[in-house]
Amino acid sequence: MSTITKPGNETGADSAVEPAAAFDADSTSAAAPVPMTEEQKFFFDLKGWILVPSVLSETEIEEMKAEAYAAVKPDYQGKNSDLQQGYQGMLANLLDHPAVVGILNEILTEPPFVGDDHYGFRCENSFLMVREPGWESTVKGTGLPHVVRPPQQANAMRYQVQGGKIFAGLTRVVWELEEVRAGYGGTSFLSGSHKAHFNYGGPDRYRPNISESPWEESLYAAMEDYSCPPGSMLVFTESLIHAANDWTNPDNRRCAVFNCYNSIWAQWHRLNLDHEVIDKMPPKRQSLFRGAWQLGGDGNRTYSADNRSV
Ligand SMILES: O=C(O)CCC(=O)C(=O)O
Ligand SMILES: [Fe+2]
Repeated sequence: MSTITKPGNETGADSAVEPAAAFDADSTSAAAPVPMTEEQKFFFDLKGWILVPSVLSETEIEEMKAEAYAAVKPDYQGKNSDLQQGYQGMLANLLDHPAVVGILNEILTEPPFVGDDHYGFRCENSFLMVREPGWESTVKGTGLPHVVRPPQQANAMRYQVQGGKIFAGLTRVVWELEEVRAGYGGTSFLSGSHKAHFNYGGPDRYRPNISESPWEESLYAAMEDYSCPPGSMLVFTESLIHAANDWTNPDNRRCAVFNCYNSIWAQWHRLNLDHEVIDKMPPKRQSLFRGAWQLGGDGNRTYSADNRSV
């Protein structure tokens, strides 16, 4: 795997968000979004992913890590124990962190749908992931380079640019709460593949992964990953070929929160989140979980028990 991208150059590090003072739960949905820079837009369009290093403060990192490690403990066997969610406690502040909102306002909505009391995009999936040194990825799982749908064909989840405007389709934001070193097991990406016009070589043009491609080896060899300090944020379009990798860093576990967002008019994941959890969130954050529709009345801006995505 090539490991070219370092925090501090083309990934927009010059405009990295200053670590904020520790915030209490619920405060983020009131804070002003951090606009996406032109540099970030350029590299997101070029590569399909960007890294925003050092977004969180030390205190935030420590508190969030404590929550994540406590959450995965019950069935933690030194193996991957995914799937606990990041919808509660301090971790819920990541859902609408000002650094996320600024970027998603640019790449996942249109200005007329952005408001003071609601978001112009939806959240539809969140999971925590803790990986012990020695954790191995599997090609039956996300270790096989994959996409939401093959990028070279039109579909409702795909990455698009038209009229000078990005619309990223299904979009993932990953928060790395421990250090990640290139080549030691962060998520890897086939940069540019979100805009591919040709299939990656497998026998089935609808297959959303590279299995049975005669070019598998060169596809793996072309993938890149990143180094980042704890508290950094990655954003990628799920139309980009990407993969999980063996966590070989001997010095620390991988501890990451994976949050997935979509257009207010489209849905990929089932939400799998109880109303009781959403009901405790500030109203603006609740709007991330409203139903996926728009037309009628004043439009669809507010979450309620009978207007929730399923
Ligand atoms: O586990 C990883 O590093 C990648 C996860 C993944 O495939 C995804 O978030 O879509
Ligand atoms: Fe994936």
